[in-house]
Amino acid sequence: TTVTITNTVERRENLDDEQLKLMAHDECILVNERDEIVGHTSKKDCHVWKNILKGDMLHRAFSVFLLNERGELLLQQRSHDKITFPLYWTNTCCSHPLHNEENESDGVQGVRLAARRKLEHELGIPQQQIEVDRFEYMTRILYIAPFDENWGEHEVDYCLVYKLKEGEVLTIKANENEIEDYKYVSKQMLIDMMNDDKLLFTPWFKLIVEKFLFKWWDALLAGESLESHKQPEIV
Ligand code: DMA
Ligand code: MN
Repeated sequence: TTVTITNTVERRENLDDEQLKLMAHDECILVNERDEIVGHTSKKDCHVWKNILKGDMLHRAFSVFLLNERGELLLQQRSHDKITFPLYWTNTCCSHPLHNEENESDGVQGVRLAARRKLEHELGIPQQQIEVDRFEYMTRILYIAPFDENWGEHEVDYCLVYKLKEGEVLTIKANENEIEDYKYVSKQMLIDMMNDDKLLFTPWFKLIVEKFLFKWWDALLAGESLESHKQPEIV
């Protein structure tokens, strides 16, 4: 099933140069509705809404949900420089495995490598502090969502959970071109933020919160394994 989400934010005039460079350089992995690779094209092509509406820009993405040793979730607010969903709050890190990055086309393992790369690029977390095999692959969601009349998303989004161990603390040095703000939140803090009309949340984050997040979060808080919550097929 494909979930369609609409939103009402107006378009802006001047787009950030650094973000435009990434749009041109990053080569996203195109997939069909079964998540089989069918090609690749620029991140820009993939996110232009009129291309998306033609129906052949579905691409692979990931969403990381990182929780600290106290079971608080690391949220980020996207930088004002982002071309899609600037200043929206969202999960720890979202991006795409890339055709032009070594081994990132390789299924779940490729997505894990991309996640480690982007945790460093966005949040400044050194790659040696992240163990790729500790990303727990929970499920894949297929969704389409416009941002404004020019830009949007149409993705198969791999959801990855990463739980820090007792005493494990990550070094964070946020990249201002990517991140406006970040914070660790408890479940109640997240609920309060999401009930605050002044804050914006990304469509994929809202979807994952609605369908899955609290089940996963409760299991982790109870010290349980996530195994029984894993749904590897596309939902
Ligand atoms: C894309 O995120 C991934 C999802 C799940 C929407 P993004 O726009 O933050 O990508 P990037 O960090 O590569 O700009
Ligand atoms: Mn995308």
